[in-house]
Amino acid sequence: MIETIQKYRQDFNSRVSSISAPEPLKQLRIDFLGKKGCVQALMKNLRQATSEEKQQQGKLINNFKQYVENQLKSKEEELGKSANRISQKTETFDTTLPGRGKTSGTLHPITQVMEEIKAIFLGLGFQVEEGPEIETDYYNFEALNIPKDHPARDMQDTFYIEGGAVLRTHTSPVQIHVMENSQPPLRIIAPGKVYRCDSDVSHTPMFHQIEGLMVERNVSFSHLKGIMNIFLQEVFGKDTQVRFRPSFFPFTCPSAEVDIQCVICSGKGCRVCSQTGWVEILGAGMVDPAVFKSVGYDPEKWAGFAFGLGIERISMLKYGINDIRLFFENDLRFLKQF
Ligand code: 2U9
Repeated sequence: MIETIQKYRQDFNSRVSSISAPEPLKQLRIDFLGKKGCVQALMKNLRQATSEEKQQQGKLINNFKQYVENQLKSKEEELGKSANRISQKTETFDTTLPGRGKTSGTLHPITQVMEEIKAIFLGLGFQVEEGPEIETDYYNFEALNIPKDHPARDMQDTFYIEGGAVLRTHTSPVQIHVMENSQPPLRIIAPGKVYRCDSDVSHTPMFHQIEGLMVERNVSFSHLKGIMNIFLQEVFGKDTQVRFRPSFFPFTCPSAEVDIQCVICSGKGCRVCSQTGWVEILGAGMVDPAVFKSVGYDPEKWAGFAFGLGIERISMLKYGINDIRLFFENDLRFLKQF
């Protein structure tokens, strides 16, 4: 047995030292460690040995097997390294090839709709104004003719902050700041984030609004209707039908809710429009004299119209989206469609 192992070892050594390619190395592994290889042949021979011989010879066979495995492993590493060196020497790098293109991100659908709406009002002579998202009770409510204990405060599900501040429930405080700091005539829009403690398929605790305000000597409800018609036909198409329904807001009088013909069923009646053929799209009205008084404008001298709309609601109707939360989950499969 010892002589056979020595013979195998010599044979193995001479073959392994002459190998310079992976294929013969694979064959060498099969010849020595394979099912019909030398090591298995030695094991078979053991069957006839006594148990004492089995112990001694078994050790020798295992040593030899371990030796073969180690040698094969270091030869494999050696061949791998030299293959690398050869490929580095022979392969060329074409510096004239174009690089791999970088994919760029896109604007969030809410940002896109926001920008589109801003552009329409800029074209109609409105200026963009911004303001803080944390407001005092005065700017968010009092100055807008919503006194304490007014039921409209419940309607808005306000987030209160320690010390009496609030997260603004609408962007209307921006218009109050602007009116306090400038004299009419003015034509402004106030886009931004607003906060209400509400959450379901059509409400999120934060959403985006654009409000508008126009103050002039003789501006009337007809001007408001004209501007709303132009705006809605720009966003939803030239043939969009628009209707005004009487409504109530503390900061406007008279007030209206504005509907467009359902964009999903073209007015035939479906689940989105509750079979009415119309969907509510924004609120509007003539600025209440009490609001003008709180900023020091003379309501006898000046008239104004105002409107407010939710960007998410407009985007949902524009793109046929039935769950507002999709806008805030940041699932790329959703976002990449815009
Ligand atoms: C001032 C005076 C009046 C803004 C207005 C609405 C009607 C309105 C809602 C639409 C959907 C809010 O996003 S929404 O939930 N808004 O219906 N907003 S009139 O009126 C103002 C604003 C500022 C100084």
